[in-house]
Amino acid sequence: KKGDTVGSQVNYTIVGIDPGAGLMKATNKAIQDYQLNDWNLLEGSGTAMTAALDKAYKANQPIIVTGWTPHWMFTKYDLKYLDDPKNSFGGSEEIHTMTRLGLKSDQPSAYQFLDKFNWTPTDMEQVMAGIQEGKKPEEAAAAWVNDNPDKVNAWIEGVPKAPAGQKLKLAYVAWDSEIASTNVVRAVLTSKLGYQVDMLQVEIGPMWAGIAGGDVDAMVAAWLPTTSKDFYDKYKGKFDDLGANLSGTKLGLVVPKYMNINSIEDLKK
Ligand code: PBE
Repeated sequence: KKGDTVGSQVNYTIVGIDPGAGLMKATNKAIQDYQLNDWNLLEGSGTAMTAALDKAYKANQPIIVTGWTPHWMFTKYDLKYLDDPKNSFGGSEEIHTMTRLGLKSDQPSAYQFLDKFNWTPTDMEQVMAGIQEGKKPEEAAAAWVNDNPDKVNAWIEGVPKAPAGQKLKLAYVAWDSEIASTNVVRAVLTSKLGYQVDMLQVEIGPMWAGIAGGDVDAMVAAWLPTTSKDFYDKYKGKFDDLGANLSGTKLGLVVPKYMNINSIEDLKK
């Protein structure tokens, strides 16, 4: 009976994020793969998605969101990924660091540190938790850098300081995971290596275009091999891929544990 289905309870809506995100593309693929013909994917932003989740969760209401790991929402709420037997969301990925071509020779100090920057999902979650508790992103990043001298020192070991007044431009998208990572990278570049760093908040397309066009020096937000594939392929040869700075990500449809469904296939009923 219609009124009893999950679909009718959530108005056949999956709460999405910014339209350019790879997660949105994967969700549209899932809608196709599982033939969720009646369903809509709501466009918005990461912030709007977590606000909707918070509201539904506090009211004990059903909700389905597009989610990813690492993310603070799994610590704050009891949530579960819906099983994805058709593998629409792909497997675990890496997040890569990308620089513009030429950074290696122009700004070897920044390049050497960026090349060594590598941390774990738990590290990133600690920064996100600080922000979630009310710290400004730059404060949470500075606190993490302060609390993790061994990791930070390994990233900058043997890396010379920048010449006085050297500037660096980082691009990022306002996803909570990338707000955390980009702020930590900036904190190290400024407090340890003497750079003046500009952080440019943009959409995913301009982030990649900025790196490929040389207007932006670096970013730490390339989810590969799948989530950012379109941009990776589009600009191939026009950026320097410094490899993974984190591994062990996940994407999928996420619901509160109090919901009585376990698989994307349950959305068909
Ligand atoms: N995300 C977070 C991004 C990459 C980082 C999963 C929301 C996406 O393109 O979907």
